Amino acid sequence: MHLKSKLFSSLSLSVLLGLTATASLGQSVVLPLTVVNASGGWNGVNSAVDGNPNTMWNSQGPAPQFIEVDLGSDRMFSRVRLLPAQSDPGYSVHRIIGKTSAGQEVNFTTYGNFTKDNQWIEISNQLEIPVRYVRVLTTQVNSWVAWREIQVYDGGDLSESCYSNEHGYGWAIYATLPGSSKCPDTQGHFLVKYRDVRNQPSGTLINSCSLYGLQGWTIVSSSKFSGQCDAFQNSERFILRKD
Ligand SMILES: [Ca+2]
Repeated sequence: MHLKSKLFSSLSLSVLLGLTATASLGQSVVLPLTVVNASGGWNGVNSAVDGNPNTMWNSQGPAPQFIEVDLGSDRMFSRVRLLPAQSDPGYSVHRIIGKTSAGQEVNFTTYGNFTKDNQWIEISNQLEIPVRYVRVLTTQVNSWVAWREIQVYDGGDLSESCYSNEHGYGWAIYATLPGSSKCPDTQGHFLVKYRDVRNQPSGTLINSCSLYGLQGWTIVSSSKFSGQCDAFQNSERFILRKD
């Protein structure tokens, strides 16, 4: 009987916590971020994650400079979006480096392309490696390193099982690792690695050994991927894009 008031308080709490209202409804995948480290000037550093493209953090210096955000817990991320403040357009290079809660560094990707002021940079990630911290290290840009906004998209929950039918609709199987000591009772002793991709927005790229339960995803490519997808016929792994 208190359904309405419960929903209302849940949304209010989300706003208080700095989450978007849709996050509590399971639709948004933009993670709330806290800046924990930055090179150059610290002044106004939170302006890089305040959701307002008109406010910015300026490192007050040329490349190399970095800014590092905290995702709150170890999460796989599917996308980093960067909105630069850049006085002169030109070729820029940005490295995306992760760090786990345990302190292990992960090199995700290096982005190099023409960039200009107030134009979003989209960096996709398909590595199913959860990290707590994401560092954007700029090694080349035409002006002082400055960001209007940084966004990190949640990649969805990861889980594992000894069975390939543990989850249904909307879960990708991104790997099946043979000979796992965790699965002594099943044929091949495969450890099946799952990723919940139900909330991923249009355009997201994922890896999957199976097409089961992934209606609404289109095959971009497929290839034999021995060692990763051996529990399935032909050891085939697909790259899929959300419609
Ligand atoms: Ca801002």
